[in-house]
Amino acid sequence: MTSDIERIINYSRYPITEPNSAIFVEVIKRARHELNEKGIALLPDFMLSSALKETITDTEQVLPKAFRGISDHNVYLEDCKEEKLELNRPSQIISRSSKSCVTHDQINPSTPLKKLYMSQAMTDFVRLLLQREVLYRTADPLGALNVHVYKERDQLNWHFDRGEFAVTLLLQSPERGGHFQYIPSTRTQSKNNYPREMKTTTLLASQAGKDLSDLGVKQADLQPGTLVIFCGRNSMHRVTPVQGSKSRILAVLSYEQKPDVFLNEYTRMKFYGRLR
Ligand SMILES: O=C(O)CCC(=O)C(=O)O
Ligand SMILES: [Fe+2]
Repeated sequence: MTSDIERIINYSRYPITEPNSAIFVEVIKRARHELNEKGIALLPDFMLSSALKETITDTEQVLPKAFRGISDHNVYLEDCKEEKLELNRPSQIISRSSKSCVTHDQINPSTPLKKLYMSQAMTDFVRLLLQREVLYRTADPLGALNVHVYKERDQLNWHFDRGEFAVTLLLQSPERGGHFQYIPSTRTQSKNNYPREMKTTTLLASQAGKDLSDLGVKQADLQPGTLVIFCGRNSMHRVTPVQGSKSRILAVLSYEQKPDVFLNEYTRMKFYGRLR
């Protein structure tokens, strides 16, 4: 197994099957520190360029079958097509997102990305990093491993994630745009709406195409091969519009605290356009 993993990830920098090694201990320590400080941990050069290339080629082959998701939503990821616009409430500021999604069942078992996701070593690595007693891959045949393809003008607009954390791996950067931006701790753990004004201001400024650098918006420096752990439940984030003909390609690796977790029918239809 180790040799398989060594052909996929930069093993000397991330020896994920050797949890007692000094390098592993240091990687985990640094990532946990970044998560605590900023709500995001970046592990650059995690996947080898040969594995990235093979995964991208395999993705492009199945891309014609991918579901094209276009949705109008607010920051809480609720569909709001019928709502009328009241500019002072974040829940009523609607923006559009679009991307294509390749599902777990469409990804070949021999694709390096899928081999990595299906390895127990990877699940254990994420579990240790996140300090969980147990962690399981999502059992859903569509939703377990996804590859999101953002072509020219595609974007994922401002939102909070429903899940507590997300594990992603950037496979390909576009020529321009397609940046991952976030506002650390936009809201507190409790359910209150603070700071609503900041959210509203950011949303309206970005809709108007204004500069967001004064609004506490951070931009992550993601390169192809970077593994990202992001706590997106309380930090509003987005992917800016992709510019140029080269797509942004990003893998989403899903994990759960319980075994045998499947998505409900509503979620499958919304994100994948089919039930099976
Ligand atoms: O594409 C990304 O980098 C982030 C994706 C994201 O935020 C999401 O799928 O909820
Ligand atoms: Fe997200």
